[in-house]
Amino acid sequence: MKKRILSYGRLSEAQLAQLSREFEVQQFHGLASADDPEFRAALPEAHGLIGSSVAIPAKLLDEAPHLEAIASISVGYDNYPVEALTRHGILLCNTPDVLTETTADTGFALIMATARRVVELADLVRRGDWQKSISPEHFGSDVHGKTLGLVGFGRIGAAVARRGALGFGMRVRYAMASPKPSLEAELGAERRELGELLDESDFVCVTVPLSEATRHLIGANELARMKPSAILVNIARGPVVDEAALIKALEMGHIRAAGLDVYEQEPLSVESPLPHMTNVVALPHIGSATHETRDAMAQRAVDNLILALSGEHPVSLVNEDAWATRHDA
Ligand code: 8YV
Repeated sequence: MKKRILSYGRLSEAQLAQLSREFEVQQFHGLASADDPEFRAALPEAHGLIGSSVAIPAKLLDEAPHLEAIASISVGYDNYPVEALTRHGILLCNTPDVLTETTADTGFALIMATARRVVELADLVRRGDWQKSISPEHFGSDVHGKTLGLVGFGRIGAAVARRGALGFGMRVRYAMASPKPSLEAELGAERRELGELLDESDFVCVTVPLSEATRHLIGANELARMKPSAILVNIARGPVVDEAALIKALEMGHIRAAGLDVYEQEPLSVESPLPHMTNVVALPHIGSATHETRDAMAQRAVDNLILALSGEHPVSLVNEDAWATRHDA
């Protein structure tokens, strides 16, 4: 009998067909929450899950006695109870590498857009308010030659740094990461304590994963250490930045601007002042959202799930200990 999987991700016809050759696939289009009654009813028979953007709480695992693997179509896995999954011997797979460059492009788009006030000034043209040559009140600031501080220096942080150092001649500083001698040699990057990085940087780009240790890592005190001319960019997870403190810092002019792809609550509440602030560029969590990259992420997740459910090691496994529990016991 074929194993049963529940899919709540955006998969191509070919990817669905690939899964259906191996498994019984039940699809949940537009699943908003794991509390959905139909999804809950299907869990007891599920061997695998594939999808993204739906949090799976630990308590649901008791309702899924046959669950062997979850293939998330994302690199971040803050939506999942990793310890509980490992305890249950359930493999958690993610999609690193294939989205690194695209997400770094998004980070750089936010750096450029905020520094050169791209959205605000394009709006001015759209409104028909470009009546004479623009004056210094509309000037932006340079990106090239400035100091770029990466908070978190993993794959995506390094890819942003590479764009800055090699494309724009920026000085690179990094914090909240172990020393990276090869990147220091390649990019002239220097490691700093977080506070020092905030003092020094013209652009602070947050790329660190969300965990209990990084929740509100950037709060009022940290924003106060940034230069008034500095710009904050967040392409990681919203809760790494204390959003209320950020709004205040932007309103008071403690920092010059922010480029945001992620928020404490997503979708961003219509009440939020952020998208209405002229010194904010607010994107709807599009870090990896290109046709090519989303397709590659979905394919990686499909490959991970097929391998995991056939007893083979997935390409990208988050919890190696669960593999040990399942296969070495
Ligand atoms: C995801 C992301 O695509 O991979 C991640 O961790 O943040 C995005 O690129 C997003 O979670 C929706 O699936």
